[in-house]
Amino acid sequence: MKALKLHQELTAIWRNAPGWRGTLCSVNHSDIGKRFIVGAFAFFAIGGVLAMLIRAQLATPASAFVGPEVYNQLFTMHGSIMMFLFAIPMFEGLALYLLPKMLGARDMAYPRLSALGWWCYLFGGSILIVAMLAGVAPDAGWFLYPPLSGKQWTPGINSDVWLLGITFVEISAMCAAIEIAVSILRLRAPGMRIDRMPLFAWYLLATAAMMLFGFPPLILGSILLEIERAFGWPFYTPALGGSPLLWQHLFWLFGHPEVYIIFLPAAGAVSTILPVMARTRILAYGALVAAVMALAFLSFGLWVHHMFTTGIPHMALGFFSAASTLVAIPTAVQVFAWIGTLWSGRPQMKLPMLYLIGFFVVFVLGGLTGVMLAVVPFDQQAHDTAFVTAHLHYVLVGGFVFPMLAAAYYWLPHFTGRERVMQLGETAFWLIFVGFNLTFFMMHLTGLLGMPRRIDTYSDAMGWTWLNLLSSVGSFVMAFGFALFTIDVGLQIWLGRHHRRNPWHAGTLEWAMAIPAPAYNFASLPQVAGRDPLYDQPDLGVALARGEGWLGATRHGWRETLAVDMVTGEPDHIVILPGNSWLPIATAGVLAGFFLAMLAGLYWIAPLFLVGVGAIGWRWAWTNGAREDYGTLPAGQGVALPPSTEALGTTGWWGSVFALAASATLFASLLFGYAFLWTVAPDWPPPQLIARTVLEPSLALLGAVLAIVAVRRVGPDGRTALAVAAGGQIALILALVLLVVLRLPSPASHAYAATGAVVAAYAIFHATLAATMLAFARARIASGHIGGARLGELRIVRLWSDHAAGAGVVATLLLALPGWIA
Ligand SMILES: [Cu+2]
Repeated sequence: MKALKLHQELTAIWRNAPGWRGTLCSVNHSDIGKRFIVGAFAFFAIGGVLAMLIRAQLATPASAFVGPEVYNQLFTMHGSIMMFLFAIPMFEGLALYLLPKMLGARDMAYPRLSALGWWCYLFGGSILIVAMLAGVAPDAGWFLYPPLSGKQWTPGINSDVWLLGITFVEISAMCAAIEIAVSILRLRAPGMRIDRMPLFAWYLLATAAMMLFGFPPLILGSILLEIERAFGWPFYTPALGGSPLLWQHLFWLFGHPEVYIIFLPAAGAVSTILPVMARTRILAYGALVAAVMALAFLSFGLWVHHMFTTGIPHMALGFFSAASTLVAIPTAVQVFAWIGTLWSGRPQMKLPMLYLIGFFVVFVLGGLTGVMLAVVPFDQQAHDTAFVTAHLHYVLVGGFVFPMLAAAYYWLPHFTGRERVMQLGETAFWLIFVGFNLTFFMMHLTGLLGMPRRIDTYSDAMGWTWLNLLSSVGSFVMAFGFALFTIDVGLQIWLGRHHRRNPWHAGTLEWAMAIPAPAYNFASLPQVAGRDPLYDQPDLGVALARGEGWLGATRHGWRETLAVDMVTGEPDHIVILPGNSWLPIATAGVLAGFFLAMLAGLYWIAPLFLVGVGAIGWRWAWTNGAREDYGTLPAGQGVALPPSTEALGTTGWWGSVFALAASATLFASLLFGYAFLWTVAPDWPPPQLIARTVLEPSLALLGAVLAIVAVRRVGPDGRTALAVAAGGQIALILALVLLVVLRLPSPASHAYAATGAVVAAYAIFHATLAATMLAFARARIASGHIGGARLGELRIVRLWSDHAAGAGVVATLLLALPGWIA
């Protein structure tokens, strides 16, 4: 009876409002995770149809099925959709849905951020699809190299659609990265020490870290290219001191880690499913964690292997070639740990296992061709041929699609609470496996015979005809396989028999709940003593449903979960999560207005939308917190803990740390671009350097010192100190604006001035943000939100203020120094 009452109380707190309002305002991680997965699968289907059109065009020589203009859009959209609208959102969805359940929490750290990510993804992706239907899709290849993607060679809006649409979607990736990292580090079940985390969490922690450092270079590169196209600032134009190679560096600084950002979550799923299929525990947990961290780290030192043919110095060629072959070591550690796990267990040939075998075969073959391509002389022969296309499809389909199909069948009962109906999944596997290998193995051969990638047609005399026809036949066989998979999944969702708990007899916590999962996951949170809690306590789920774990009672209608110490897993404080809200969809809607205004060339309207985002952001932050101290509250097990409003080291503080790390990476990429152009691009130093001046640097230094000193004196009643700190930020803004307006040559005249203006803009943006946050803190003191034990917001504001002061000083010195030295 008590269990039923608790269930009803929790349902009332966690459920969505009925109807459309509830759908639009939902922030629950299970809802948002499922939406991401369904959305990603829909985009996968669209990308797949485009691939079939490509193969139809290439099936015969001298084909006129689609013209070259359409063909260019087809392969560009196929690549862009599969990378940005399928692979990344798919694992984001899986992570959002599974992580809290696996970690023993009730939701992610920032539920509203999950929802914001979803709407940005949906709106940004829709922009790309609408553009494609209108015939103005991007057509310069998925890596959009200038000068081809520049104004001269792509005068239409095709490139702008890519730059703006993809950047819009990337907001969701950045939201997900911050949220995944903080949730794994802080929102775990008590007792889940860092060395007891499920491997899936380790893989996603590495992935989130890579996203924080991998995406900013691409976002910066896209912003610069869009500015060049819109306003003519010549970052990538050699005649005015720019370099198209800068784009290639920024793109691949993102693009290589991107491959691992896609592969690691899939490998995490493999490491979760495989031991269950083998009825044993995973072998070499520690070695796997070390291998994952090594891969994440190494992947940032490889990007130049995409540029071996661009005239790189010999030393660098050797370094990047060696680093690229080095990746084989941590990858092999994983493969051997998986084989060892199978060997030591009693494997069952259930359906997920079949797809895992497909993953092994295809991914290992892709890895081997990868080692071939890491060898510079081989790469110089195979570069930009179909051999590379074959390699990347073996790695990405092998390393992502096959594990995701295994994951789909493994976790489908969790989503639906139902059993399989018919055995279509096995047939689907063989169609996909045979079709895939037929399609792409042939491309190795056509590539070695000299067929370039991305050509729309070829002559019969080249001798590629039969191989291409086989490829095309294979692609259609594969498409039938995916259609069968879709039907199979649909049958299970609608017709499957209802299922009991934990159908696979797995050990991880997501199976310690009724399926399909209730909105609050656990009626009470587990205490964990090992890596596979359900192997240690098979009846855990029932005990938790009875409210015998942590937080087994409700109060004040709060959505509660526990934050733990990130290393020891000791309970630290009670996190009070926000409820359903219209703020995420409103923010994404206003952001959509900004991106559409940019796309339409209405540059004077676009900033108004950003002001709107700022206003909603203020409201968003305002709804957090409390106006009273609660002291410690009972958390179950006889322990009392403070609520998050009175804790230090809150999830909000950690989220700010990660957001600033990403922002600092963007700034560092910008400084890299400045140094790169200065040393490598033609025409440097420029004809006109910045004018020599002491006024602005002194003002900026004064402002930064004031901001840094004053923000440290802010207490619960420190309104004067807040005003002084804000004054310091305003002095910084003034100094930078004066530098750009009075001293810097026109940004359109030379890449030097253009880069300088963007450096200043970065610092001005952050100082404006910091000044706004200081004003926010002042209002929060007045309203009583900051006071008593509730000082967490001041710590967060200090973090952002210090970053702005630091960036302001660096930007000023960078702008003023050349004038002095020259
Ligand atoms: Cu690479």
